[in-house]
Order: sequence, then C-alpha cells, then structure tokens
Amino acid sequence: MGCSALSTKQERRFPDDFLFGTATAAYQIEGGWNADDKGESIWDHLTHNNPTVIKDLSNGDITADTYNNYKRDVEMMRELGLDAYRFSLSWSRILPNGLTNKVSEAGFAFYNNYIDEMVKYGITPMVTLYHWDLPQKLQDLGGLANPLFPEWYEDYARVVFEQFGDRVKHWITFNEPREICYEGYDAGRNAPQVNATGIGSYLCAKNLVMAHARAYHAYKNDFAPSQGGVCGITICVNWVAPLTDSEEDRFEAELSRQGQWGLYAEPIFSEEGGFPKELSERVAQRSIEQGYPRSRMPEFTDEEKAFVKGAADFFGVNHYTTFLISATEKFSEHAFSDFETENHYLDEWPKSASDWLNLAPNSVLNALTHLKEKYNNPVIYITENGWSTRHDAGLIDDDRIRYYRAALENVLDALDAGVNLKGYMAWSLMDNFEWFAGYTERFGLYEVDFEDPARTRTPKKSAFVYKQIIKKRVIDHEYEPSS
Ligand code: PSG
Repeated sequence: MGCSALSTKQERRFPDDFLFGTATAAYQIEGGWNADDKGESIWDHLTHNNPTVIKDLSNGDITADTYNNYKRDVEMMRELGLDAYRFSLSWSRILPNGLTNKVSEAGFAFYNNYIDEMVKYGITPMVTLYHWDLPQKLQDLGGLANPLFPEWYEDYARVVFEQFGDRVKHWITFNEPREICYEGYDAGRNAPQVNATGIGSYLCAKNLVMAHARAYHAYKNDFAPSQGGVCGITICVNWVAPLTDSEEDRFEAELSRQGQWGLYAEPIFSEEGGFPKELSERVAQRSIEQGYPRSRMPEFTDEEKAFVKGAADFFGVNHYTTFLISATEKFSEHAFSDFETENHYLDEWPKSASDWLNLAPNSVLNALTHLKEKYNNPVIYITENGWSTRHDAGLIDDDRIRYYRAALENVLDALDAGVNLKGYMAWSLMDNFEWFAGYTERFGLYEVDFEDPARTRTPKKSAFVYKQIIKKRVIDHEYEPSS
C-alpha cells in the first residue's frame, strides 16, 4: 500500500460501537391498513379520497405487507448484519381513535412480535412515534393545529413507552417536522393538505415542539429512570449553501436553513431557545406589511421556552442532499412562503430518480459540522440517508452504491472532525410507498415485488456492499459483490 491520501482514507475504521442500521416508516411498509381494529390515518384518508394526487394512483393499503412479513424483514436485517433498525409505529394501529380510551390489543401484539423478533437476534430497535400517519379522528379535530395536540400526543407516548419501553431504548418523537408542518398545514401538499399559507406551519411548529417536549419529559421523569433509554427528535437537515459568496446569498441561505429546519431545531437545541431570530424578524415584518395586526409566528412564553430547551438526548438527522440558495429570487416573490426559495443544483451533481435528490460533494459532512458548531456538539444519529432509483432499475444499483460510499466517507470525515455521531440508518431497508411518487421511486437496499402477492424481497447489489461495510467496519471502494 502506498501513502497516498486515498489509501489512508480507505483504511479508516468505523468505531465498534457505531450503530449501523436501516430505516422505514409504518405507512410506507406495513399495509394492513384496516387489519383488526386499526383506525384510519390521514394517509389512508388522503389516498382513498383523493387518489389522483399519487403519481401512479397507488396507496399504502398493502405496500410491502410487513404486517404479514415482519419475520422476513428481520431476516433481512440479519442478512445485512445490522446493529439497529429504525421503524415507526402507526398511532391508529395502537389507538384506533387516537385517544387512549380505546387501545388495540392486535396493534400491541403486532409491534410486540416485531420487536421481540429483532431483540432475539441482537438488533437494536430505534422507534419513531410519529412518521406522518395521524389518526384521522384527531385530524377531524384539527390535528396538529388543535391546541390540545400536545396533550393527545403525550397520552399516546405514555402508552407506547409503557408497552414497549422494556425492550426499546431509542425513541424518536417526530420524523421531519418540516414535512409535517410546512408541507401538511401550509403548502397543503402532504396529508392533511391544509392550505393555511404563512400561518399553518408556525402554528403546527409550536404545537409539535411542545408535544415533543411533553413526551420527552414524560419519558425522562417516569420511564427513563427504570427503563434507561434515550429520547430525541428527527429533523430533516439537508445542507443549504449560498449559490455565490455574496453577503445577500449568504443571508438568504441562513434564512432558508432557519425556515427548513431551524424553526424546529432552535427551540430544542439552541442556547437561547425559542424560534430562530432572523426568521422571526422577517416573518414579523412581513406580517405587518401584509396587514396582519401581529406576527403570524406565535411566540413561546418564557416558561414554555425553558420547558422545550434542552429537551432531547440526541439530534436525529435525516440528510439527503444539498440545496444552493440565491438571493436574487427573494422569497417575497414566492407568495406561498416566508422562506421557500428556488433551490439550485449544479449540473455536475449526479441525479437520482427523485427531482430533489442529487449527489453533492461533502453534503453529509457540511450538515454535520454545521450542527456541531451551532448546537454545542450534540449527540447525533443519522436516522435517514439514501438514494432513489426508478421502479424499473433492477438489482444492479451502482449509483446507489456510489452514493452510500460517498456518504459513509463523510461519516468518517465527521467522526475525525469530532462530530458526536453515534449511528447511521440507511433509507431504506426495502422498496416502499414513496408518498406522492407511489412506487415510481425506489429507495430500498432490497427490491420488493409489488406485483407478487407474497411481496418477495430480493437484495440489490447495494445490499451486499452495505453488508460488507458493516462487517469489516471499513469502506472498500474496490469491493464487487460476486452474487
Ligand atoms: C426528505 C427530504 C426531502 C423530501 C422528502 C423527504 N427533500 O429534501 O426535498 S421525506 C423523507 C421521509 C421518508 C421518505 C424519504 C425519501 O422521512 O419517509 O420516504 O425521505 O423521500
């Protein structure tokens, strides 16, 4: 071996206690949408009542049918040699009406079996309480816009901690607040498709953050002392950089970061607490200009601020790509949003099957070192990172392999830079229902045959590469799977 920078790089090892895993979400894989006494969720409701919003007119009624195939899923985890597996609970499978007056024994049984099967084989379950599938009954009351939402959420969380906390030691309250609040209550794209421009995302953001903090404190006070686990939140932190080095572009990029994830991260992880400063000022100023009597963005009382601040044992990061932001397309020209600017990509960045997802250099590293500096080096788990291919791309997914190798080199760079990173979950274990894209975009390490009633799962080439990385704890760029 020579002494080139590259060969030194290839010899870097992942720590033995670093958790390698994969991630999924209930609505995207489970199926069994009305099995036993499961209640309707907002994604059941949206896909059934408004099917044309999904690109291929599909839904998650059956999807990968994990409800009936969970043993095969755990077998795949073992094939990959995973340390951990991140999945989410369907709220309405556990509480059909959303509230705790009715619990589903069948729902408990399904998750108990699933968790037991993982634990039996030494796989650490990492559980998300909410990955977008709110019980429809709670949506009928306004969902995350109802001021009682934090109470409902805490009640649900307590049921879940009580039931599964003997075996689950890693809890994630919410997956991707921006997608829940901005896409769901402001832009009206995600379920529940509420269109409350410039109002909905902030109202939802405050309720979501308060709900998170209530569940966190419930866990820390009443469960962690005996169960001994940790509780955090997962926020989508894509890297957002200025298109040019100009002062204006840099400020616009900062505003975009605050709008995309600072809105949710700042109250919990920052020294000051509360919503991000520059964004709050901008929204307040625009609100007055638009004729509102006060800012559209609610504030936290001092008591609420203190309750929320520091309320997380770790920062879960979903990271996919980099967006470049230019101040020449000011958000004010985008009437629908206070912060959503035009995203730019460079032509030379390799493209996935999803229009928003490109392979930008050092994307993971830039995001992680930024969080380290900004939030005083929090414990971080990458809770999602992955690449989409077209539905007909087949099993030879060299572009996915290139993406994972680049991301994992960045993980090693981040560890070298002192980022307090404890684990990495690839999105996704298997192909699944990709929201509006239906089954047209595939993120799996395993292919799922959605035509086949058995929903047969077959490893893609990337599965063998990931398996070898986990086993050897190094990234071998020369490795070519033989099968
Ligand atoms: C994440 C990031 C963007 C769009 C969608 C997501 N973005 O940067 O434009 S959703 C996220 C989610 C999971 C999805 C997966 C792939 O948590 O359920 O299947 O990423 O889209």
